[in-house]
Amino acid sequence: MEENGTVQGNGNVNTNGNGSDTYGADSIQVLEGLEAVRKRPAMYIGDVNDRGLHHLVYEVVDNSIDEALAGYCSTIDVIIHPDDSITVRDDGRGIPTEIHTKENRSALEVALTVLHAGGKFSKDSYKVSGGLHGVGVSCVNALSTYMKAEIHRNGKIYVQEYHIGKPLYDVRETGVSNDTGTIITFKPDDTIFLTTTYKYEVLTARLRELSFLNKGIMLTITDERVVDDNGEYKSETFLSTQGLKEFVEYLDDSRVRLTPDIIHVSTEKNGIPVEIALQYNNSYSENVHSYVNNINTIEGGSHLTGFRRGLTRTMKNYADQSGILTKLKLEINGDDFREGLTAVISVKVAEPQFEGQTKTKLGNSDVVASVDQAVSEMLTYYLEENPRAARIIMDKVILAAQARHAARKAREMVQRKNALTGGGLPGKLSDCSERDPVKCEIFIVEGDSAGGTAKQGRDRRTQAILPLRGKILNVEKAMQHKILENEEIKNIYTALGVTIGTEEDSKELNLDKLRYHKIIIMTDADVDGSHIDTLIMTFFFRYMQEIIRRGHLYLATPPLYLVKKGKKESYAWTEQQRLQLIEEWGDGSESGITIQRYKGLGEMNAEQLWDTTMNPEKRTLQQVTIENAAEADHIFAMLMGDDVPPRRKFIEDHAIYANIDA
Ligand code: 0RA
Repeated sequence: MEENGTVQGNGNVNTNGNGSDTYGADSIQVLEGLEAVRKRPAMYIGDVNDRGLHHLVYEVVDNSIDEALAGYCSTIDVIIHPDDSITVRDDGRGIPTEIHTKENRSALEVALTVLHAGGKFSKDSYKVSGGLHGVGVSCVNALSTYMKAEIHRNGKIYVQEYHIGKPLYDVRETGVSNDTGTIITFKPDDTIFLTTTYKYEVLTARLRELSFLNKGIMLTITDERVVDDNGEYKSETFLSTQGLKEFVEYLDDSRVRLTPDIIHVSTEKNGIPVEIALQYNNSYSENVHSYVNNINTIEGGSHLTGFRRGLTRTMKNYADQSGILTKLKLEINGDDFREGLTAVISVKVAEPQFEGQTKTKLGNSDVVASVDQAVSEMLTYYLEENPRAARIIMDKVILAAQARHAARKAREMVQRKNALTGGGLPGKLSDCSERDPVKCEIFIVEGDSAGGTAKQGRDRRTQAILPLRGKILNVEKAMQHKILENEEIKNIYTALGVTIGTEEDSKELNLDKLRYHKIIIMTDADVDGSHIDTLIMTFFFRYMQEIIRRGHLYLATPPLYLVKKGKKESYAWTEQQRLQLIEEWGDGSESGITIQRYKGLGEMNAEQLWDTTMNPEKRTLQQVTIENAAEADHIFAMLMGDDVPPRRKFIEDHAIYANIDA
């Protein structure tokens, strides 16, 4: 993988091309190794954006998780410092600091400065965790202007510091200690990363997820940038004693569960550790999250195949044997067993083969049978032991099958209508003239009046406008056929040129004919507007997730205020900008300054809307991304569910408009 002859794999790292292992030769090679990381960081950590920045933390935490999985570590602390540097501390054995005989320097230094050096020391330990790219702490070091490793081990404290991956001095003994552990601090290089501000929520979601996936490990996050009312740093601790069972409980905490128990198994099949938890709820969507070695496999793969196969076969067998489905005239298929299902599958695979576009699809074919067997044994036992719950689940399956048949008719209607009108576009759509989808944008706009303004203000060559009438359907609570019969949603499908799959896989999307590469949700800058944003985003998350994954979905950001003084006019998007304008123009006083709060897009004329929100040269778009699928699932279920208090709290914590307009 590297360009410099460093061979990696099977614990055999840093083997020199020519077999030389002299100190000089090795050290030159080492420098080249980390240079490669700085030259092409995206190859190693995915990107140099937000995602890559957070990935650095995961990479370091993963090493501590490995130490915990090996049985030597029980607590891991992550600290965000005021300057956005990060500390990860664990109570494991401490990275070995002894002189590495072959390298003639401290093993610690090798671990932190040699690419892929991690495996060298953990040859016989069962290393299963590891970031998406599994690149190791040395990569983080290479991409940091500063790193410090502090090791507590052998009754002593050892320290080494680094700059862009290079040691500043040999490992030093700096004191004594009764504990053992590893403390890594690093500051991401702002000449490499486009942004260097850590998001508490993003790191927190990952630590929570890791705690469910690895029960018994205590994970704490502390944000030293934020002090709460008690004068303490913002902080949360996660410790799961029941693993995936608690994960499913968390995911469904605002859904209505159909049966009292979460069905759960933690086992090993053909040498592969498999953990599964599942529960049925009264929703209509399938929420199955799968992991391999703590990595969310969003593209699925062999473990998911095994899960589906085992689930469908076991449920079908039970239904046949119990005669529950005899009255039903319809065919039951796999989808029917997964409607309203929340499940988490976690496997640990020694040598995972990751495939697919984002390398998150498990290829190892032997895993199919392991998961199939595990889920089948678990369910067979559960259904036998719990006939009442089994009956409830079967009733749900019957409803799902009936709804699916209705949905197929609705789908056929949508598709037939398209065929009849020659793929005709919705009457409400004001299309653009450009035909290359890469250059085309569509604004999904709330209401006909704002739609009218947008239509006047747009660049008609590349910008299309689709007005929606009021609030769109809450897809979280509606059956698929209702959703597909909904006018506004049908218009979105046809305008975008997206078609839905066949009977066998009704969730399959066809994006080959996607007509716009930027899909921009443009709503009023107020509480109602952000509610509509959420409804539309929920629809995309549940029914067109691939559009988000491919980076096509955006939110427009209309300004909050127009600030005027005499002939001077300026827009403000934040409270801070508004105050700054008042300060600049009024010498601190507000005299002669008028401030107009824009709540609705309709309060702007076409030119203003173009200037502030639509003009590609000036506007700011917010790209919608999925940082953590399980957390997104949890949040959408909560925002769209019936439980009011958690929703209110979330909105108060996150919404800007609620605070401005209150
Ligand atoms: C290999 C061997 C030993 C410790 C570790 C790895 C280790 C690595 C990391 C990275 C972050 N935290 C860590 N904790 C431990 C110890 C071997 C021994 O003591 O015999």
